[in-house]
Amino acid sequence: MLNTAMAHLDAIKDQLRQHNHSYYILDDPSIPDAEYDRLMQQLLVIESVHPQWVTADSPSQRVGDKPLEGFQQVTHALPMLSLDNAFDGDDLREFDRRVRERLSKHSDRAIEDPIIYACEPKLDGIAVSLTYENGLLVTAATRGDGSRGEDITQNMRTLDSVPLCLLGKGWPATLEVRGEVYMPSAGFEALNTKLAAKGLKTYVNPRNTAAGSLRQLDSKITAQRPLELCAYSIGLVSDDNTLPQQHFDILHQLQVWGFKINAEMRRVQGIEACLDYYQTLASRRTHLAYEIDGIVFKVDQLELQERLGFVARAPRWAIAHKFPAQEEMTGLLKVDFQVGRTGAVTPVARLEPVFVGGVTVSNATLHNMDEIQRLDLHLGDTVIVRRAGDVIPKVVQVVLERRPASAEAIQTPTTCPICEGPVEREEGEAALRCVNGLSCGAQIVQAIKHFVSRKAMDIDGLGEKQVQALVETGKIKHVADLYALDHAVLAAMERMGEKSASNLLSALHKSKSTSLAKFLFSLGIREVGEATARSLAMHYGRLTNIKVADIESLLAVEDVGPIVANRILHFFADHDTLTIIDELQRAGVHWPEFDPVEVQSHQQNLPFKGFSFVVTGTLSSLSRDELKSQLQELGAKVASSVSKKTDYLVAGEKAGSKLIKAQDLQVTVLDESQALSLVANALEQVSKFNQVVE
Ligand code: 9MJ
Repeated sequence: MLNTAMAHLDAIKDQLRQHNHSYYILDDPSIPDAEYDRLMQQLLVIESVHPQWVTADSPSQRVGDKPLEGFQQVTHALPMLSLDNAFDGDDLREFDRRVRERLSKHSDRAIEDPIIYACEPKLDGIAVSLTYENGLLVTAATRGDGSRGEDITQNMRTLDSVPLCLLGKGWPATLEVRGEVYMPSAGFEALNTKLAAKGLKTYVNPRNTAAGSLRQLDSKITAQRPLELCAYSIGLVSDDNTLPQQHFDILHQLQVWGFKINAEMRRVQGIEACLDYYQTLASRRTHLAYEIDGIVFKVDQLELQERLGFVARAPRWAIAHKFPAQEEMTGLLKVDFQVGRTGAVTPVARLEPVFVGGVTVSNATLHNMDEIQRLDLHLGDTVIVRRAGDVIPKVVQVVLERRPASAEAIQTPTTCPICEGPVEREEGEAALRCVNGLSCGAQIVQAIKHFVSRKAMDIDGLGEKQVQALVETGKIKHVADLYALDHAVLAAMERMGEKSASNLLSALHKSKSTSLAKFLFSLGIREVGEATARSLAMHYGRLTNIKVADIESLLAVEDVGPIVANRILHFFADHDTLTIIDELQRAGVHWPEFDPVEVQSHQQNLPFKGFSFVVTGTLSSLSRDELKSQLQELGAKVASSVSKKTDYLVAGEKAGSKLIKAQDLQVTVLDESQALSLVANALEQVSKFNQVVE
């Protein structure tokens, strides 16, 4: 029995050693952090039951692994410790109980007052130490194994948030500042987009990216990475009696000397207030601009910290209350292929259900066959699934050491999984496509869903299941059949009823009166989004003009290039498509038509003519769509992504990668109120102009 327990202990130690190597030496973790934490927890439990089994080389006795070759090594004057973890409220209350018990042991009276704690979001990055001599940065090092790290001074000097010399006055002659280097989420997304566009390997998560960026031997690469430093403690300090005696106050002093500290940091009384803080931050986690994996609670009084001291790996005065992990391991059961509106065949991973990022996940997108190849995914593999924030779950890595011998590579489909028609991959495209168009059942359902959607014909009351049922029972074969549906058929459908059927019929009726731009958009022509549909409507004024337009004419439309022009040409050359459009018009779908020359001359005089805008983030006084249409009414072009051609980016709250890109490209950024006053001025100009013209 004991032998088995010991063998189990050895197996856990071996696994932890291997993972330490992948994590600290290779910057390429082979398992998710949550799995690592669980193994470490198991090790600690076994070792606490059998303390005689604790060996000096046990992974519980160290905080990391040897630093990587290639950088100079630095010995930390004071060891850089890691933190113990709490996984629920009970663990946290137990921590508080231990703190109080220990403090009362060394005192002649019981500790009755609640302990004062500093609460800090736990940034998921790389711990570093910066040493300042007489106010000047002299060394920066990674934590490494806690005793020795790597000299990354050159690299750290490239970060804007690292003071090269301290501000103000009153700093000790020697001051060691510790903190976390991390990459904000928007920067991570933007970097991965850039790497993918160049066909380079992308990073799995912001933490690995920060680690990879910091350990570049060429500091010019680090300089290009959007890294930030947030200070969270001090290390070795000469004449430390000049510093405040509370952790919270020390961090504010560091802020005065030029360091960034976390704006969410709070000081609270008692452990229940710590739990409240945890709940509040947990609910805001997905809205923060950076990733956090928990909350750190620290006893605020330095004197109490000293009395509490340390155990082997961690201080007794601090604890990290972890959030549900954003990466977990699970089994890949199978890969299904779904067919979208344009016939794109997309692989979807069906997973053994796993709790990750706060929800149970059983499906994850795989994008396309290239992604499957990049991941080297096999059926039966164990994979790492990541769900960060509200982002769609993603398979980020295969755990190769767990691949069973029987695992089979995933085959590229040769026929459409829905209609069994042929699939092809166009040159330069990542997606496989079913070529059967609207004779493929999946594409019809998606085409109808798109047709009824809000920005298209805006027909409320038809969900995917109902569209599917209508198509499967042969009640509709294409979008025009929607207008022939009657009350009896609709009311008899599942999840419908009399009232919903009537509402749907009146929505259908109302939708008949639309605009040419919306109608064009709702047809679902490939590559023709809202903006292009609008340009086409403005340019041609009448549907008949578009139907007969040749390639030269189409290329003269704003924003229409050869690919889009060919798609449009191809679309209107299809006989069945033209029949459906006729049927729609016969059913009563109509829009105002106009003389394009007249409109264009009006357009030429609009104040934002020739200006390109992008709107991002959350606006407070109107929706993004409302602002976009106001800008368009004033002649602006509103694009969905920032490029060199963008004149203005309107950035609301929590603007992400678009804001970073705009800053990179030196595009003028407007906040909401600046954008609104620009619009108000332009409206004033237009009304003056109209008065003159009328
Ligand atoms: C992070 N990662 O944000 C500590 N940390 O304190 C904060 N880490 C820490 N504190 C002592 N906020 C050891 C580690």
